Amino acid sequence: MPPTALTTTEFSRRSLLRWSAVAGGGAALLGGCGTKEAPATPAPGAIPPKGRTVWSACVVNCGSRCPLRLQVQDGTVVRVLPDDTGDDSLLGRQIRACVRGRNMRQRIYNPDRIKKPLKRVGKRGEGKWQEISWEEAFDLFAKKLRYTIDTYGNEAIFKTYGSGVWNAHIAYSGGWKRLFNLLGGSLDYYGNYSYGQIGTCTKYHYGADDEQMSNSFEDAATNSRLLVLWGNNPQETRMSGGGNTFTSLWAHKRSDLRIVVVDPRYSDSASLLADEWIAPRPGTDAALVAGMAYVMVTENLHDQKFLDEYCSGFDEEHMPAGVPKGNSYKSYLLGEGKDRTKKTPAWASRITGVPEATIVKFARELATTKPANITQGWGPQRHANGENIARAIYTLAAMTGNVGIPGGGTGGREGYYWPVTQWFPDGDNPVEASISFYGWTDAIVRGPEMTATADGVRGVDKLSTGIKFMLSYGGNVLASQHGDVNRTKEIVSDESLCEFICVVDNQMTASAQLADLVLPDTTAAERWDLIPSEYTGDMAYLIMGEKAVEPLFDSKPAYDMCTEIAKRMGVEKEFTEGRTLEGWARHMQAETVKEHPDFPDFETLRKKGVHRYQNPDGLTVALKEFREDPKKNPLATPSGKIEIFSSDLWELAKTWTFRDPLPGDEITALPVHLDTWEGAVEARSNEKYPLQVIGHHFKGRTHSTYGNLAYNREAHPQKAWMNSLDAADRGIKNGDRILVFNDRGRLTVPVMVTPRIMPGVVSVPQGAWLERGPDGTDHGGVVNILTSQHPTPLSKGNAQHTVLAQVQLATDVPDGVGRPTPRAGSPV
Ligand SMILES: Nc1nc2c(c(=O)[nH]1)N[C@H]1C(S)=C(S)[C@@H](COP(=O)(O)OP(=O)(O)OC[C@H]3O[C@@H](n4cnc5c(=O)[nH]c(N)nc54)[C@H](O)[C@@H]3O)O[C@H]1N2
Ligand SMILES: Nc1nc2c(c(=O)[nH]1)N[C@H]1C(S)=C(S)[C@@H](COP(=O)(O)OP(=O)(O)OC[C@H]3O[C@@H](n4cnc5c(=O)[nH]c(N)nc54)[C@H](O)[C@@H]3O)O[C@H]1N2
Ligand SMILES: [Mo]
Repeated sequence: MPPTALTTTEFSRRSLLRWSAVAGGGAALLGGCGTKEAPATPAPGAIPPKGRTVWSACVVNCGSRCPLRLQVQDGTVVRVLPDDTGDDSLLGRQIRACVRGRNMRQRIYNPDRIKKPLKRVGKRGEGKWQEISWEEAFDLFAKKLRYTIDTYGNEAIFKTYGSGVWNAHIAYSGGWKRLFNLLGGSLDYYGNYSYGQIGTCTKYHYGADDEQMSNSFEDAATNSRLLVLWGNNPQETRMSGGGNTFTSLWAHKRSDLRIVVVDPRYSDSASLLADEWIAPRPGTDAALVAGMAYVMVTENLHDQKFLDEYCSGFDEEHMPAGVPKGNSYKSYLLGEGKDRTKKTPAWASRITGVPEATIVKFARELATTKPANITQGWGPQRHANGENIARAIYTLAAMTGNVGIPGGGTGGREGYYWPVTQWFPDGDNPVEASISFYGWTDAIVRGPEMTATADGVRGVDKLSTGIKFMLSYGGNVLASQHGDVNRTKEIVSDESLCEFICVVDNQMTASAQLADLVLPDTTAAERWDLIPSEYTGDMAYLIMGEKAVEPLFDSKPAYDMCTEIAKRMGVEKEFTEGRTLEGWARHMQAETVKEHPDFPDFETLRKKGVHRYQNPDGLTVALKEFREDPKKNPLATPSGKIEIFSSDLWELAKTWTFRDPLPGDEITALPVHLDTWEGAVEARSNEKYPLQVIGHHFKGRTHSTYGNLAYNREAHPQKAWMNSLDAADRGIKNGDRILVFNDRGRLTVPVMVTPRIMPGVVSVPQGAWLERGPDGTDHGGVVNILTSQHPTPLSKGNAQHTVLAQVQLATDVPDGVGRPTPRAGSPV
């Protein structure tokens, strides 16, 4: 953490004034609620003279989970310390927080904290607010909820995806779904922005309802000879010392384990771990797989025995009944299928940009080095027809016979152990309809037109209403994280469509600026909770989340908000079951003991901070039982086998239709490569927008969370990555501010000119804070200004890494944009 940055006190005083002036509430915001000054940090090494140390955690969705020891003095958090339990062993390691979590004080005491309930007074999105009392806020929420149910029915209520509070046992739900369920339910969503495509297609390939996770990195570090990180960047996306940043480094320590990274970017994982970097053009992995598979088949390197026994659809001898000849994967590879094209390395090279010789060498290495673990991240599947891409990578694991054995893997993401623990009970949702997580903007505009076969509506044949009441809790999708920010803004701003929007957050985000009612939540340091580990491999744990300090300003935990609203809706008793928030934390501790008899009592847990579970299996080897006995332990696919040719998708393809279809909008039974809209092949012929833009998940933030913290912004400034050749073509130098644009929007951002990204590709790290200029151009570097809402064919999900755009030097940039100071209140 840089010692030279403004002290927290200095920047907060300045920015508070600025914030209150812009937010329109004026002095009232400062005066009315009692401003809490951000406390100064004690000198390094100084121990607070009096006070206590309390266990808390960072609860954002980076996919890891870090305990934080908060030193509290006079009711203020004065220092954040990391875990001091555990050791340096693989399964007992200390769970040291990354720099984001270590900087938690800047989030707790941030000038952007929402201090009182705010009611919109101007037009939606205009940024004019009036402070109101909690009583008024609860009455307004309850009135709008009652009106929506009476007028449109419960299907008109929608809680958006939000990952700001992820998997804390109580605050994850916050109580909102339980409240809605008690009142007749709400429209649900399925899938998520993280792994929407792989999470849906896996049912057809492996028979699993979610992604088919692979072996753990602990297993890879112990048993693999080759580890392929395929669009997987654990050094940046799993930065907790408890998570895969540590275990993948552990794997790297083994000199007899080779690590290959497949990524258009030379990511931090490539730089820290890889023996070899292979760079395909974004969205072309299914072609790279086909080229490699062609080499394996023609050189007879594939595991025919495994394919015969465990898979369906690899060759013509193993096809479901009734499917015409030429539809197996092998026929596709050998040019004996519909397209009559051999998937030679030369063919794959033309599409992917990977040299032919590299494809051949990589195929041979993968087929002959055993066991090998291919772990795909979620970058490859966040593309147009990402479903086929994910299934193609799965297929390589089967062709090499690596599924279900130590050191091998399924081709999915690295596995983990998650013990059964107790969650705050949401109850059952009486509304049967659900939409894709990505379909909510469409459901606002044209809900009643949305159907099962054209829009992926589930539970009913079609929706009965559009979304009229929307709650965003711990999310920033209204203005930043969903595709096509400009279209989203237009839809969300239309007060005649969705009639009421409430945002519950602890920072004044761009999404909050689009609400009718903004409710100030606490941070994790101001409430009780129990907090589980997440993607932490075979080391699972639970962290005590103690209320370290009283809620700041006039904030309240979401549970307390829901309780008050439940009271007004006549369901308080059913909602609380007589428990306070702390009461629920104690109750869940007691329930957890029933599952895990050695789980500590509440007071012991407060002292101990972190409870570690033993994984009964030792190391996670996915689909072990299936491998051992596929007859006794079949998969839940129609054939009971891995369906490289999916018979269900074969049928689905005949009945599903597409609205405004674009190239690549196809459901195929085989995981074939398709040239898609705004894909690598189109880029070559598109003179207006020749560059592919992706938006990698970035170490300075978790999405937009932590993106308004001065230290984080200084340590990890927002920069687009661009190849030196593309920059030279455009007269762009390292550090210049560039304009990135397409027909959907425009952003400016400083550029890092580098050979660490392949030519033709630009990456704008996703999740920056929006900074609109007068003409609507964003100067914060929000990549979703450029992305599309066009859904993927099967999951109706987010192709947010599929974008074509153009870049030039930026001009007319307003003064002061992108400074390492928070800017809450800037126009949305
Ligand atoms: N272009 C592009 N877009 C993407 C992605 C991409 O790769 N490319 N990735 C997608 C993915 S995988 C995801 S998961 C989504 C994430 O999208 P979001 O879930 O919207 O993630 P954040 O932007 O971090 O928003 C979380 C919000 O929660 C708030 N928050 C934090 N703590 C608390 C709390 O204790 N209480 C409350 N009430 N709020 C809190 C934060 O202040 C923040 O505003 O973005 C998606 N968007
Ligand atoms: N620091 C930090 N950590 C995070 C998050 C964060 O915002 N910040 N977000 C968290 C969340 S919610 C999620 S879902 C995960 C996201 O985890 P991922 O989805 O795995 O992360 P991405 O950065 O989108 O993609 C991983 C890598 O894939 C590459 N990639 C993009 N397109 C392609 C492609 O077509 N082919 C190939 N082979 N590679 C491609 C990217 O360059 C990137 O290095 O990370 C989590 N961890
Ligand atoms: Mo995610």
